[in-house]
This record gives sequence, structure tokens and C-alpha cells, in this order.
Amino acid sequence: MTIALDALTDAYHRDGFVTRLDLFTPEEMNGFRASFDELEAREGPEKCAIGLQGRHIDEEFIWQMAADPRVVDAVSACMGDDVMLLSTHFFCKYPDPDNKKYVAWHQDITYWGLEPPEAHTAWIAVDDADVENGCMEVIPGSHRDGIATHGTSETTDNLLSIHQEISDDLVDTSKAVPIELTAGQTSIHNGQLFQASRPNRSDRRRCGLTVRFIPPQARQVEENSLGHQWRPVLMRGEDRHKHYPETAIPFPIPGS
Ligand SMILES: O=C(O)CCC(=O)C(=O)O
Repeated sequence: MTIALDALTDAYHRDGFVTRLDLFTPEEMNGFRASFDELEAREGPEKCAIGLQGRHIDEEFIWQMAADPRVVDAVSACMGDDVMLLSTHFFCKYPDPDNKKYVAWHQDITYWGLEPPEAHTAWIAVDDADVENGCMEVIPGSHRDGIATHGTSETTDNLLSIHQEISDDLVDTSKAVPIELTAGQTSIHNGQLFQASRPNRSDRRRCGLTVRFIPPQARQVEENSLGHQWRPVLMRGEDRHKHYPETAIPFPIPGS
């Protein structure tokens, strides 16, 4: 499928996100979903909810999604020519009759320990994501106001790694926009954009793969919230900064 990449750049800088990019066909996503279902059967839903991080290193289908040239092209149109793949992380929300598990308002970049604090996330829909099953919501333009103070939620139902949240008085939820995607579609958002997602009130799973990208100048100055050292892989352009050890790609680039 062909995407007008030039059209992405201005919208991304203005709004902090672009959405409904048809990067994978429904048929391709059916194949990836079958691989995810198989991984889910092996690992169990508990782990799959938010416990599958950085698994593009050992699961080829995750690498194939994250490193697909169509994803990297679209991300590069948003962030610039030099693109490193930082990590991957599934956010898989299962039907939640108690209406509990949610993602609080936050900015991705907080607690990743990067300076300058720049990152970009491609959110690839493995399942359809809509308002009923708790799709992501964003506040357009909020990436332009710097990093907001994050506190800690009173409840561990907030799925974020250390239950971080931006307090309600700093978020104008009247401006929130739902990011509804059909399986195979992708949105891209700036790591400083305010975003959240509500509980899954449907009887359908809502699984998305987040793929995190950084420019080579973003160096790690602190541990991230999981105590990890990042090992990004150069996907496009040049690394003139050499902040990270050179890391080989774990599998071939899709299509090469
Ligand atoms: O998928 C979600 O509901 C939230 C995703 C998210 O928080 C993220 O991209 O960091």
C-alpha cells in the first residue's frame, strides 16, 4: 500500500501524531496475529498483557513488524532521516468486565532516561482497536508543552511500568481524540504527546505492538524505569553520535 509520506511530516509536527496508516494488509496482519496467538498460548495472557518487551530480539515475527521498511519509512517522515529502533512492547488488553485495567495519562518519554528527551512510537494494531475495547486516546498538540510532572497512581490497575500518571488537573480531557484502528493499521505518536487508554469494556482482545524509535543523538543518561540499558539498532541513516555499542540486527530486514 502506498502512503503519501510528505503529507505526514506537517501533520505530525503540528498534532504530535498521525493515524490510520495502512502499512500492513489485513492478510499480512492475519499472519502476524496467528504468530502472536501462538506466543500468547506459550507465555500466557498474564505475561502478554504488558510483559512482552524487547522480544523482537528473539521472536522473528515481532522483528518483521517492527523493522518493516514501510514502518521505518513512515517513522522517518515524522522524525527525520536517522532512525534507531529502541524497543518493542505489546499492550494487550483483555476483556475486563470489572472495567479496571487502564493506561493513565502519560508521556512515553518520561522515565526512559534519554537526553534529549526524544522518542517516537509506532502503534501497530494486531486486533481492531476502538473506543469500546479501550483504544489509545491522545491530546493533539500536547507534545509542544514540554514534560509534565508525573505522579504515581493510587491503583496498580494503571498498566504503566511504575504506575506513572499525569495528574488530572494538567490534562484537558475535553480535547482527547480516540485513535481507532483496524487490524493492520498503524498510528505514530511523539514521545511527549499526552496519551492514555481506558479499560476494555468489550468481549474482544485489544492487542497492539508499540515500536519505539529514537534519533541517534538521544543518549541514555539514566536507567530507564525497568533498570535496563538500551541497546538500540540503527535502522535508517547514520549514527554520528555513537552513544551506544553497535548492535547487530537479530534477523534479516524484511523484504531484503
Ligand atoms: O496501548 C495502550 O493502550 C497504551 C500505549 C502506551 O501507553 C504507549 O505507547 O506507551
